[in-house]
Amino acid sequence: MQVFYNDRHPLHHGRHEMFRGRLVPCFEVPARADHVLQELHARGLGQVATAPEVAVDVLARVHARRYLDFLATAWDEWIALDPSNAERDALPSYWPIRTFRSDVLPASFPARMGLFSFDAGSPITAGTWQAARQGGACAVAGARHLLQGARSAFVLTRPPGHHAGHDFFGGYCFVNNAAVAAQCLRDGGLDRVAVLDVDYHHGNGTQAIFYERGDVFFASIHGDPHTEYPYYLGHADERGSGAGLDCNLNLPLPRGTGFAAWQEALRLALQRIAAHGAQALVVSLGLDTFAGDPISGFTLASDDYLRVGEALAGAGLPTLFVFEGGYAVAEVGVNAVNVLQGFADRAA
Ligand code: OKP
Ligand code: ZN
Repeated sequence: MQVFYNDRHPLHHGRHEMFRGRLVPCFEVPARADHVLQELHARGLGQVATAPEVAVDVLARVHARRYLDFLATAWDEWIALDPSNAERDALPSYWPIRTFRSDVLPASFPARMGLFSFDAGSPITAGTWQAARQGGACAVAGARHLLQGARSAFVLTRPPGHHAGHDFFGGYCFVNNAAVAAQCLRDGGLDRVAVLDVDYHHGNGTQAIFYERGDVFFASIHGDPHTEYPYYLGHADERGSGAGLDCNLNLPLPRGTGFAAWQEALRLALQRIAAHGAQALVVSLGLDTFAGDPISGFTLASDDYLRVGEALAGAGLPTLFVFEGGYAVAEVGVNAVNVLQGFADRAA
């Protein structure tokens, strides 16, 4: 399988995230991607390439210009507030929720940080933009690889992307790599595309980007937002709207769910994707459904990921895997590559 590796991912290395009133060490660390790369090499699965840079215009197909402009200059503005900020990650403190205006762009940088985010757990560091932007470039390279006729490809990047919306970051995500890839497949001539999000957390950003569109089907299997992050989206009654009605499928499952019930949800999601007539599949591949994940609540075992890969291959679609979450750092490589291995074995 062709792998597009974001070799700039280490430039994003948050130190702390806000959690229950204190700053705690980040869960989303560079070692995550290193372990996946190492496991790919160890098993001889995948030719690893980097991706050419892309113009910001390509990212602007799914993200707002003023949001991308903000990301591009955020670190410099953070330092401009106070040179000693270089020793600290940038985190927001203010948010314009209901009844506040979001149409006026504040001159204040901390105010703009809040305008373009939804949590205090997603630090911006000196190299966040470079890393996130190159992740988008890898997503584009992966999509173009499928457009040239490949059966599959894997975008190995971090920070992840599925929580990032049209004009906001959050949930460790800045550029929505899966959405960039899906849009690239559409722009490359495919009429119907599906995004299947198997990360433990609902892909609120991807859902929101495509919610009113009938050309991109979005399905997600995730922890029930009544109790699980990102809390405010991901319920079963969100079915899409306008031209996108019934092109959005949420399959929330209770904390503690094991592989039997999870696999049933996967079967249902793949059925709906086939019924939609999708010509290609983008998989938001989170491995935080693993029993050993420190911030999640499902109980999948490492071997289960082989079955997941096989089931995905059974859909028979050109498939782009995009790396998302998974915080059991020592096991994330084995779990991710198990999915790819199961897929490759079954697709062969
Ligand atoms: C990103 B992805 C842990 C609290 C949870 C946000 C989780 C973001 C998950 N201290 N904070 O979907 O894997
Ligand atoms: Zn997740």
